[in-house]
Amino acid sequence: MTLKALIFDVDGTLAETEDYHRQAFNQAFAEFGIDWAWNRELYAELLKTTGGKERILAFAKLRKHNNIDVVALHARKTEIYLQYAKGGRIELRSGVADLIDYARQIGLQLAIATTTTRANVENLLWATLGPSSLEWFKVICCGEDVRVKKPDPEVYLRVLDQLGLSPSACLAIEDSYMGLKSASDAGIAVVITPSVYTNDHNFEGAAHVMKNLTYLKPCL
Ligand code: XBP
Ligand code: MG
Repeated sequence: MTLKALIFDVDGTLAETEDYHRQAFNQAFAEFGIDWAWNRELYAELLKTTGGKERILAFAKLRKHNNIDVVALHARKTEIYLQYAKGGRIELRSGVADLIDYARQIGLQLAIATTTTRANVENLLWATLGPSSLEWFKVICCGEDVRVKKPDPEVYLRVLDQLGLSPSACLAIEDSYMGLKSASDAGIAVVITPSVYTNDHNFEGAAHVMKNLTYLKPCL
């Protein structure tokens, strides 16, 4: 089957965003008077729970902390993260802009399948690729759009449905085991580009594992 679409994950794949998320969580905790500080090692573990609200809830359960306003805390975390994204502090990973440009030139459709909040995606695209880049993506499916987040396949199944394409016409680009599982369970072949937080994940079953996405363009 001919390749018709590339479906991109966001965090860790388009950009090394996770440490900005981590810092935003920590700042929000401090502002709310919660004495949690997630260091890099702990955060790598906590990333196994996808989604910011789910991650806070899982940690609160671990700490037996019952009276946390997760919605308000996560909303503040998102505000802080958006300051980083809008401020242009977050850069795309090597090869991403070029790959997107080339995919558009050769007529591939583009989509996004992510666990993160829609505002995070839109502001990252806006700040890195310019305001019109949002229109380059035919489908952008985010954390708010699914009932169950990755590693569940729901986000990818929704993207396939909205693209009107079969899994074999698409290629997913991911950085984590949870993303690999989600796309694979939707029947989509996956290229993995490990990120700083996912280097030690198990990528068995991926079509390719590459250091960065400069290596993907010649394969298209
Ligand atoms: C990675 C995630 C996200 C972010 C936080 O998503 O698990 O939850 O860490 O984002 P992906 P929110 O790799 O699928 O892009 O706090 O907005 O949920
Ligand atoms: Mg990711």
